Amino acid sequence: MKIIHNPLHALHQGREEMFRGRMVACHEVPARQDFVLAALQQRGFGRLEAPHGQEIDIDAAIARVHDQGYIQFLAKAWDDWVAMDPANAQRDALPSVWPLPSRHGFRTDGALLNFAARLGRYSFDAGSPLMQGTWAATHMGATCAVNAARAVLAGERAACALTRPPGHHAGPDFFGGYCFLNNGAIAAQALRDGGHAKVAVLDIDYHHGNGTQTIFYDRPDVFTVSLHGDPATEYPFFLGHADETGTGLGQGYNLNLPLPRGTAFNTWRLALDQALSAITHYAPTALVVPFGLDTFKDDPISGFTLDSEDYTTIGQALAGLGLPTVFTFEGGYAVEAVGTNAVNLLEGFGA
Ligand code: Q9C
Ligand code: ZN
Repeated sequence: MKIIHNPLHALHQGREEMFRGRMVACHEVPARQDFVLAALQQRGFGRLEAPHGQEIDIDAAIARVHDQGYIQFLAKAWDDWVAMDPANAQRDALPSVWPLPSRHGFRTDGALLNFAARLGRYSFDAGSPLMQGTWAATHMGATCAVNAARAVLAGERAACALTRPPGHHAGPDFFGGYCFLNNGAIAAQALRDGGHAKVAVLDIDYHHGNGTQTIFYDRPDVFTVSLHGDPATEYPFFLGHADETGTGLGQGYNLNLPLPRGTAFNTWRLALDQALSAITHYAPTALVVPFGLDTFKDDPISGFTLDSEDYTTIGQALAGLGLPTVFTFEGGYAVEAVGTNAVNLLEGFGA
């Protein structure tokens, strides 16, 4: 398996995130990727590669899933933040005001001349700090995702975009949940554009992939499936219920399998089998797996109880689909175990 790892990921290093009325240390830290890389090297698994590619070409791939206004906002966000107040250079950007869609006629189509307004317009939480290196790290992450998809298009059985910040909460025009560009969606679209007529995305992070679902919700050519903590009690709360099945031409091509907080592997595994059957029935020719390791029993912000050896079993089950597969690294905050668990998953898959 090719592992395309982001050499710039540590440029994105948030200080604090807003949580229930106070600022707490960020969970999404550079050590997460470092531990995966160290575990890969220690166990001698995977062929490590640095990402490459023409910027114009990567930008075109990003623009296939994200809106132009949002991309321009992200690329300029840090400079705009500092332009508001030179003292802002010493602190991360976090939104603190949001439009409330479709309630009282709030408008987001105006000029939004104040950066604080744009920050709210393009985000959905105050837990995803944006800093000087965010765009460079995130853009290089998208390059990893495109490279992984192209490796698979060139005949690799599997490739992994090992990058942070993660991606699955990022939508066409919004960031949140520590995510800015949706690496899994960019990879899925690159597979479509490379000739795969039907692509499945199977998201196994603890949190619902609200960004990915939104991007493909009205399309039948990308079947989005997500196994996650029930949004009735779990983040991101406002999307991820079982009755969200797609819209228009995409009706029937989104499958959510929410599970209650506290779910153990035997139950999680039954939901995985349900997801795998649905994917087999859809009959795609390629698969994208946004994988979070925050389903682990010791994860500090999540509520399932998977054990390290379970990730090997999951990898084996995914390989059973027999599809060319792109993996994208998502959540997982028990940082040391993230290394072991990620490599268990990839090694269980094999290739
Ligand atoms: N005190 C991903 O796993 N809120 N994002 C958690 C914790 C945000 C998770 C609150 C969780 C975002 C990619
Ligand atoms: Zn997560």
